[in-house]
Amino acid sequence: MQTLETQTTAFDIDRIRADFPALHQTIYDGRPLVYLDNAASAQKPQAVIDRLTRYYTWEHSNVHRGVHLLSQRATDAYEAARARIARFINAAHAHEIIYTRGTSESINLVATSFGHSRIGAGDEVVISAMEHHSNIVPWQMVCQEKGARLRVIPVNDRGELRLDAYDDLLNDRTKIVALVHVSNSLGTVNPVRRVIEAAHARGIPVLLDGAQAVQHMPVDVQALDCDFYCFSGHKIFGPTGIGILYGKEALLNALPPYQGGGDMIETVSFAGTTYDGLPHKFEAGTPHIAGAVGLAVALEYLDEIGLDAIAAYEHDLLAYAHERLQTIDGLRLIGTAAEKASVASFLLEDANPYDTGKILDELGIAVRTGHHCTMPLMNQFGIPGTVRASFALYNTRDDVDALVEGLHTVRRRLGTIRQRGRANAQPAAAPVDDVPSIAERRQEIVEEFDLFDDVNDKRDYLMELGEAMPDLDDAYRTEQNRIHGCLSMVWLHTEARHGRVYFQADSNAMITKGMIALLVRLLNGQPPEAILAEDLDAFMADVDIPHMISAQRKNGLGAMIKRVKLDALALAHS
Ligand code: 7TS
Repeated sequence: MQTLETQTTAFDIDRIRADFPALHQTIYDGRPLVYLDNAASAQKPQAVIDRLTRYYTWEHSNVHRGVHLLSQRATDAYEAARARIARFINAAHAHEIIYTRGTSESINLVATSFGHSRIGAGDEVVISAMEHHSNIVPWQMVCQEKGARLRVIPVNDRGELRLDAYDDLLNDRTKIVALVHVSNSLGTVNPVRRVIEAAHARGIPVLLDGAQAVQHMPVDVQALDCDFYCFSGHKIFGPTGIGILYGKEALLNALPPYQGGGDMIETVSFAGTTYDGLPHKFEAGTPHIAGAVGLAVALEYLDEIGLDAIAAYEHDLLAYAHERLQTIDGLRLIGTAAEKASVASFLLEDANPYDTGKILDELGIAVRTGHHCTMPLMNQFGIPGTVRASFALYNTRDDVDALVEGLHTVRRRLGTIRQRGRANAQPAAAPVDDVPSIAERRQEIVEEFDLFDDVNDKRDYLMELGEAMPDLDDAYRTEQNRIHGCLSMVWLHTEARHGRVYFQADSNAMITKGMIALLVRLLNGQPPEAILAEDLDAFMADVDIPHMISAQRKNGLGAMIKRVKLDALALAHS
């Protein structure tokens, strides 16, 4: 038997890294990129990039319809890819592989097609508390439409399925079990064989969401005996816009088509249509041919290295990451299941994940922050989200060390910003009548920001202003005072005194708090009409805010500006 050591030696990490050009770029001021957002999407090996170029250069035409050479080439490549993908997960037949746009579409296909034909009023669909929204919402939609019920397998505090509760959930009304193989936000590897056996004992089919599994461990759909298996090309080093639905032949044959159109029919007349057989019945319209061809090359690439060797290497890397992360004071790992793959999710003291992620980004380290499309799971842990480092076969201990160093920097930076902010903390604005005009305040604030050349220094200063803002009274942290549309929690309390408007605000993310503090500082004590007349978008642009925040935060900024104006409008008319 091979030992881990010999496997790791055979696993040539330098050669693997050399295959991925994106990893060798520097970002911002020449910082090497440390890419730890693989669960969101993985980088592409040169072989995949070259194959796409070759396909589009020499082989492209539409599939399944031409008599000419290029159409034949495209069809051959497209169908050869299907056979290659079938081999990768050991499907019994190539026609059990259905091309989709990704995991989300694969699940929607089954939820729609299976749901419409097999789920009725009073039936039940079983999912788990750790599902990605992609494996919740499509089932919710079907249940709503059919009057069926969604049942949820609970998860314990380590992020493991409660199998005892699962067994109790199964009954004669259960029509399907849909479960994530590996959790994207916790990294938990679920005991899918055990889950499938229990369902099959009652004749219930099982769908597995393998979006975070196939790139990390060997998957054999026949050995698992799952009925459906879904994954995305882009997370397994292939192109975006291509995904796979595997289904057992007999089940797929029995299901109605998902979408109608060209390429999925046998005959069409206005009296009616007969459908083509598998797999075409489920592939209406011109497919993502290049995506399929590129995906097959990505899988070939992984098979050459060996999924067992990849799993062993990544297991060792994750153990190292856990060990190193736990040396950081105040770091709390979220997701501590006994079986995990490639995801380290955590919170750093009371720092908002977004603030942590933004500073890591400045340092060249790409992670994801937030709820990771698993809001019910985050609610169970009582947190808004996490910082998530997710590893791929090309990551190294050096990447982990860079992350740990980066987190020490984050702690220091946030600590300094808090201290400086608090040292400058302002008392709540007293209601005086001779406040400077908005124009004067605006000038003063813009000049302060102009002192910094570097956008990162400006962002630190913004956070300091947030920390210096007077505290918001707990009584004002109400649902009514929440500003919705922001990724973090923001409260704004507004009141009028002597015909002038006074704001108090807070947020649980420092960058967001900085932005609302800017608005409060600019507008506090002004008459509502002056607030309504002010171009606040232009003000934010003048202090360079759009360069300090991500695109998603811009929506939040818009929501804050809108709220300030609406509150001023209400007071102007009161
Ligand atoms: N299921 C799981 C378990 C996932 O992690 C994702 C994407 C999906 C389904 C949806 O895949 P898609 O390719 O159809 O979008 N997960 C993530 C993530 O964790 N960060 O960004 C996307």
